[in-house]
Amino acid sequence: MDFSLTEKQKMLRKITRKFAEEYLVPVAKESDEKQELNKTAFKKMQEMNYFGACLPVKYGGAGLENDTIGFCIVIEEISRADAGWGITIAVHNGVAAYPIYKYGTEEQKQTFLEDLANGNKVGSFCLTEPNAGSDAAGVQLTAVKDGDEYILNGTKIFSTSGGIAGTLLVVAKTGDKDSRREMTVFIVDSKTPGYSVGVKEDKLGVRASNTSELVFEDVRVPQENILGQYGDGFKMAMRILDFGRIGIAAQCLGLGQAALEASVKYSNERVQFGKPIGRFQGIQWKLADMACAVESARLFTYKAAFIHDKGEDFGTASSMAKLVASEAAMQAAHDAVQIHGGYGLMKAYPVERYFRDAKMGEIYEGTSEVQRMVIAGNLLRKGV
Ligand code: COS
Repeated sequence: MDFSLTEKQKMLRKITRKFAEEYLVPVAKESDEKQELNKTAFKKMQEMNYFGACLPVKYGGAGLENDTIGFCIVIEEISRADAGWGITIAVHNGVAAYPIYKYGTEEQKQTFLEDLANGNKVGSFCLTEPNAGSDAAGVQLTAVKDGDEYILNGTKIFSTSGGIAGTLLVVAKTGDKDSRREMTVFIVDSKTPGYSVGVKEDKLGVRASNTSELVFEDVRVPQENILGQYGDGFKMAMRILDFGRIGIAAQCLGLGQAALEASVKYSNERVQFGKPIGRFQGIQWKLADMACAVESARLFTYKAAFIHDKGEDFGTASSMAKLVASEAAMQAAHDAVQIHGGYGLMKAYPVERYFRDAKMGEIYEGTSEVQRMVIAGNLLRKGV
C-alpha cells in the first residue's frame, strides 16, 4: 500500500494553501460576520479554476475528474482557511457540476458545464424540503408533464448556495404511487420564470456560504433537462450524494486540521503556572487525540476518493468518510475551544468560528445518523 501523494497532488496542496492564506484567511472572520462570500476571493477562485475543480479541461475545468484525492486536497486546503468557502466549492463541484458531467447528455454538458466551470454560474443541489430531510423520499415539489416540458411547483429549503445559484439540480416528485420510483432530477436555470429565492437563512456556522429557501411557481423546464432517466430521481439523488459526501468529508478534514494547528500553536505560546500549557499532560492528551481524529479523517477521506477513482462501489466508503471526518472536526474544534479557555469563546480567536462551523458538518448532506443507516444498510445487504 502506497500512501504517498503524487507530485501533482503535492503541488495542488502547495498552490491552494498559498491561495487560501492570501485570499481567504484575512477575510474569513468578516465573511462569517457579514454572511457572504468575499468578492475579491470569489474572482480569485474563478481565476484559479476552483469552480471547475472536478470537471475535465475540455469543458473548461481543472481536470481533476479522475483525481478525487486531488479534489479533496483542494477542498481541504480551502476549508482549512474558511469552511464556508469549503462547503461552497464542495457543493458546487460535488453535487452540481460533477453530476452533470457524470450523468448528463453531451448536450447538457455543452449547455451547462462551461458556466459552472468558470464560476459565472454557481451550482446548487436542491433536495431538502420542510417534509423531506433525512427521509429523502418525502419530496413534495411536483413536476407535471405538459407537452415537451415539465411544470415544477413547490418549495425547497436549506439549499446550499441556493440564493446565489445560476444552475440548480432539483429533485422533484413525478408520480403519486411509490415515491422512491417516481422522482426525477431536473437541471434548472435560475433565470427561468416562476423561480424565486425565498428566505436567506441566518445560521450557526459556515456563515459565509449562502443557505436559502427556493420557490418554484409554474417553472417550465424542457424535458431535455432531465438528468439521467425519468423516474430514477431517488437513486440519482443517492448516487449524487455518495460522491458529494467525499467532498464534505474533505471540508470537515480541513476544518479539523485548522483546529488542531491553532491548538498546537496556542499550547506552545500560552503560559500558565510558569510554563507553556503544552507542557501539561492534560493538554498533551487532548492534542494527541485531536491529531489521531484528524488523521483518521484524512485516511477515510482519501480512501473513499481512491475507491471512487478505481470505479468501484464507493457508497459505504463515502458515508464512512463523511461520518468520521465530521465527528473528527467536531471533536477537534471542541477541544480547541477548551484548550484556548476563555479566549476560545471570543471572536478574536478563530477557534470560536471553527466550533460553530464543525457542528454543521454533522448535519448537512446526511446527518451522522443517516450515515450510520447507510453504512449498516450496506453491511446487512452486501456483507462485510
Ligand atoms: N445508489 C444507488 N441506489 C441507491 C442508493 C445509492 N447510494 N441508496 C439506495 N439506493 C436504492 C436502493 O437500492 C433501493 O432500490 P430498490 O428499491 O430498487 O431496491 C432504493 O434506492 C431505495 O433505497 P432505500 O430503501 O435504502 O431508501 P430509504 O428511503 O430507506 O432511504 C436513506 C434511506 C436514509 C439512505 C436516504 O433517504 C438518505 O440518504 N437520506 C438522507 C438524505 C440527505 O442526505 N439529505 C441531506 C440533504 S441533501 S443536500
